[in-house]
Amino acid sequence: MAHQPGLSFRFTHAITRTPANSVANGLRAVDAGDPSGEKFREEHGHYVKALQEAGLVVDVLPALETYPDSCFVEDPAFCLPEGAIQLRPGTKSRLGEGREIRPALEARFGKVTELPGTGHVDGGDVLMLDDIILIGLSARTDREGAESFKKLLGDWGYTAAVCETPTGVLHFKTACSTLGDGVILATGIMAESGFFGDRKIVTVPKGEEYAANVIRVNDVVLVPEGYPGTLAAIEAAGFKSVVLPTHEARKVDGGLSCLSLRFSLGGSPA
Ligand code: CIR
Repeated sequence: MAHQPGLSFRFTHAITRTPANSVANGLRAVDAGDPSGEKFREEHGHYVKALQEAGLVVDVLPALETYPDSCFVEDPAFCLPEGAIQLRPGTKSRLGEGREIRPALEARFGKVTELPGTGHVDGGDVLMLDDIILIGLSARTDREGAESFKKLLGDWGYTAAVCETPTGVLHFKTACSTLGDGVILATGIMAESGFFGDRKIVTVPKGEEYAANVIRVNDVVLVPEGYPGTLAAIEAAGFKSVVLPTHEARKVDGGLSCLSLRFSLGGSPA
């Protein structure tokens, strides 16, 4: 795959979904109390506004009460400039979310296809860089799903590599993000993984691991509120940041990347 500067962070559009009240029943590894649908919607409003201010046209889909985790739209799909892929999330309560997001993908893309086979991939395990797409194996993304996704991406002209997400990390991108321009933000364990070759890595300070999940959107990096060490490290690396509250999302293991599908339509991402 040719290096496409900006592929991983130059976007024109995003798809999001309003958090439902049922998010109180969302999946979580450790119970820190139920998120409130109302408070979550308020935080989500700030998120949508930040994406718009970063220059994106944002589709906000209606809340889906039948799927408590459905505001985390990153997991059931993956978008590239030339088309979208409906994924198969790897946990039972979220399996149907791929079918639910498909009409929104079809409204934006001429080409929408479903992950072939019977394996599972959560979009949270897929890190798009400008020259490679990394797919993390996890409790949600299995070998069969990762390999068929890699093959499909290859058919579309993209190079992908399958990596082992460290144990205890929900999704590959729970512990790392691209800041763009060849720079990675990662937790200590991910920074030492070797997945990122000789790219520059900004390491999240100990105790701030949650803040490894940020998103670069055009000229800014969206960073969760309450992680001063990470914020300072991102700014010291030369990036402009926008801080957003993610307190409700965090109660159900969600972060900034999970809340949107971001993509570029109408030509080169750069
Ligand atoms: C889940 O466990 O599936 C949701 N409660 C959180 C999903 C977060 N998504 C992501 O990291 N891409």
